Amino acid sequence: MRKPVRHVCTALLCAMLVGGGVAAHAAGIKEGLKIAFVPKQINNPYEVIADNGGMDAIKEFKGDGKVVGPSDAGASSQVSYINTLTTQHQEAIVIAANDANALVPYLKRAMDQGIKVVTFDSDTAPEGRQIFVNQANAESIGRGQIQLVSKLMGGEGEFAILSATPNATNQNTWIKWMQEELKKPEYSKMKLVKIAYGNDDDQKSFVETQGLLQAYPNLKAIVAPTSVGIAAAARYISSSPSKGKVAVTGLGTPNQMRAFVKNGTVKAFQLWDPGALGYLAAYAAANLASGTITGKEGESFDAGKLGKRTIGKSGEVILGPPTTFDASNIDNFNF
Ligand code: RAM
Repeated sequence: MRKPVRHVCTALLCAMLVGGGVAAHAAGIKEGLKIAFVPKQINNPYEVIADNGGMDAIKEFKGDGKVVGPSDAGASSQVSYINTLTTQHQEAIVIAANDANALVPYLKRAMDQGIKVVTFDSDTAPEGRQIFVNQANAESIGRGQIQLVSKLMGGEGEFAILSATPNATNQNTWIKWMQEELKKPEYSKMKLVKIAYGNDDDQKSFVETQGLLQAYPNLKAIVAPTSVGIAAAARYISSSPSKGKVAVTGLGTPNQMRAFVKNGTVKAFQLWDPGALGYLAAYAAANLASGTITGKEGESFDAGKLGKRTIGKSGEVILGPPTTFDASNIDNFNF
């Protein structure tokens, strides 16, 4: 298995971080903490931005950060990285989990040895970590996706979801809330015909998009709550006769989606700042490893430029609400 290692020290944190010139305040954080980030997959542009945000934070509090992870978004692919990091006695592991349960025994073993575990982006079951740094409230992401696609397809017709991997905790939670939102009477003319899985693989997502259009000739929209999926779906549709007929929306990065917004394939989509997500996760990990917090509800910690953050129910820390991007604002964002 390939074991790429990326050390990132110079990446800049993006737009949403406030107070540009203000020196970071790392109250109570020990120096020299070894903190390893394990993304869902190493080559996913979204995960790269998040990891870079984490490395920026680690640089601020003078820790020793690194990024290791698999090239595919499979849970079993993450296990050997967790085991190696455990053997190396990292002080903290910050992981975007590819499965809610499969990683738990390995992460528990790490925690038994005193290693602090933070999930970010995609959670495990709560017993697999001390803190989950969530990008935004999962219910509002899921409901928000349906509200957006409903607007784009005029509140009626067939639509499909193009997800990431079938086991992805984050996508599955959002899809559950999408289905919940769909039960409301205002969506009675909308029909979810299929949930397809592109595995956060560009080519597979592209082929799945093609398959959806062939299988459902009346399709009016594709919602892809994954940055890899939405970019692949938009690329396919932008050069197909479905352009202008099938709406594409979901969750994506402004830089990957800009061309498709400009050429009219995509009218609107959503996301948060992945760099800020990684940054917050690194501060959570460092505070755990320094003993300033234990992961209990109600505890607060200092998250550098993001200010003071408080741990909520089940060890969850929330970054903030997502942004909707469209032609009117996309050029204000560069990530
Ligand atoms: C993909 C991944 C990630 C998700 C984003 C929106 O990059 O699936 O987990 O949060 O999309």
